[in-house]
Amino acid sequence: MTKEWWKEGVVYQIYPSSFKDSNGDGIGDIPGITSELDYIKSLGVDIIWVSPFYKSPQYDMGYDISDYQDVYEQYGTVEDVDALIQGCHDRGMRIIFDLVVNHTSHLHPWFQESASSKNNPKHDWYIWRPARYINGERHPPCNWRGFFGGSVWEWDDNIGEYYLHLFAKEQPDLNWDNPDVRQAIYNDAMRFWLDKGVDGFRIDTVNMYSKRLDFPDAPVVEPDTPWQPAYDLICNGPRMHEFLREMNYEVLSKYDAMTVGELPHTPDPAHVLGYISASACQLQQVFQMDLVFLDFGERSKYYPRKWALTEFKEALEKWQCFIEGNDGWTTNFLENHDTGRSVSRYGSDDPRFAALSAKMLAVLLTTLTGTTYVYQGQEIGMVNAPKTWPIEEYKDIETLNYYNEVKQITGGDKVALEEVMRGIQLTARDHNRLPFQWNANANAGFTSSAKSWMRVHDNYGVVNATQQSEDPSSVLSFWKSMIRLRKQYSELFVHGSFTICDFENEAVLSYVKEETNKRALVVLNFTDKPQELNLKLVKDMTVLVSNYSGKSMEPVLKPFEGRIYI
Ligand code: TEU
Ligand code: CA
Repeated sequence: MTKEWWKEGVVYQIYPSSFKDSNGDGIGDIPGITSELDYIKSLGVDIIWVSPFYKSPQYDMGYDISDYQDVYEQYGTVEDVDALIQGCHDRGMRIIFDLVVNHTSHLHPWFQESASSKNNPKHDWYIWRPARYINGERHPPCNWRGFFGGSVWEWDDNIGEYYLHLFAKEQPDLNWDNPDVRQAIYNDAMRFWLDKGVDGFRIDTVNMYSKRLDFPDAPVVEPDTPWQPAYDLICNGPRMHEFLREMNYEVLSKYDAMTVGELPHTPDPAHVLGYISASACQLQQVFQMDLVFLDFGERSKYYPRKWALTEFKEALEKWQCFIEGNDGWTTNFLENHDTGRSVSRYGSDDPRFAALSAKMLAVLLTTLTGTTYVYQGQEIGMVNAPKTWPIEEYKDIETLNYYNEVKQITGGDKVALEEVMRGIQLTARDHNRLPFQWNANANAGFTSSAKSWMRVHDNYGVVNATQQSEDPSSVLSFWKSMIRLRKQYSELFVHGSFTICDFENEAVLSYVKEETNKRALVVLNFTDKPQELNLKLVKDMTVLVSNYSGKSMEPVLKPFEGRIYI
């Protein structure tokens, strides 16, 4: 197993609009991030990943880019980004950016040209198809449902055809089959920033660039609507690996660049290895979604399902072990800007247990094999928005489109809307986009403005970074000590083998990490009740860490207790 900086490094994800506002307009910005680099460094973080800050009309929070080489005005300037890169490097940290190249904004000049005329040289840079006529009525080329609801096709009167958009209609999909498009992406979106010193990319929707150009209809599973989920048809198209090999060969391999691709809807480990095995020369790491989609219901993420701890174990084991004996690498994370808070989803946000379960999950994330990712606010145990907040506090296009669709289909039925609201309270992307809680001052010290772009969580008086920095027993202090421990024992935790014990236990997750000279057992109580410890497992071992004070060897685990035995 080769050692690389992007394997040992702990990554911290920043969502620019919600991290820190430097100029009092209620919106986080780049100088705000730069002003808190010492805070990030103090966590023990090695690599910062910044979600999109590029020029954008913000239909999807910057994942709709209208100029790859410019910065969203509210976030700052290219010079501010230069200073951020420099600030990271000065502190011995690296920084990666989000690369969003499946689609652009509809306001990107490339799309404006593409949509101006069929004769425009850039017309073919996006994906245009004629209508299907059924009984004289105009229909889109196929029945695929977009990630944000509705059809993936939008009619354009001027061209007299539909264009493809897997996400919002303001996010038209680029035509990767056109080699000029690929070269333009490599230059504008990648080399421009790599030459400025960025250390790599988190690559958005990395398995959607190659499309099945025959656009077959997806099977009808939702008879209520004409638009059907088509993940298997949308993801992992025929030229995917070829495109990524080219991107790696022509651009990434020329720099010591880190890559981590977002890889939804790809359940087969052999398939995932095709993207990340070192010899495949495509990506270094991917985000596999089984754990963060665990509570998503059959119908949609907004009708969540109850899951059993054995299902969690199964998914965890699968993606911990799939790199054994090969040259791949794995990632571990429970949160990003598209999820709810891990404490609310896998632990408990009941004030009696919130901090304990945040620490228990920190034990998990810092002892797993692979590169560990922490999302802003996770290190202080931020939780989902209060259940008393009405839909008006939610801002995400995905959430609002879904809510409004339910409203429309049911004619505004109160019971139906209450039901979907319960799902939104658990899995909406909005929860992780609430402003970061810096201190107990107004608006949690996030902004000096009276109003922040999203409402600040009501609990900032008790959950905030300043208070926790001063408290050795806080979630923040615990995260710091766990990241230190991960580095001290990197052979064991970052690289060691992973084996689940006592698999059938639905309350306690236990696993062994092992390297040539050391062996650790991690036991994590996922419930709010005391649980019997399996004494056979801990025979001849001593406690190295516990998320309760002291190093209790008691044969019973307290609620949400996590221990590491060595
Ligand atoms: O997400 C891609 C993706 O697959 C999402 O639809 C994901 O499944 C969903 O958010 C789960 O609820 C990426 C970005 O992470 C997301 O923020 C963007 O909205 C999307 O791409 C479009 O760029
Ligand atoms: Ca600002």
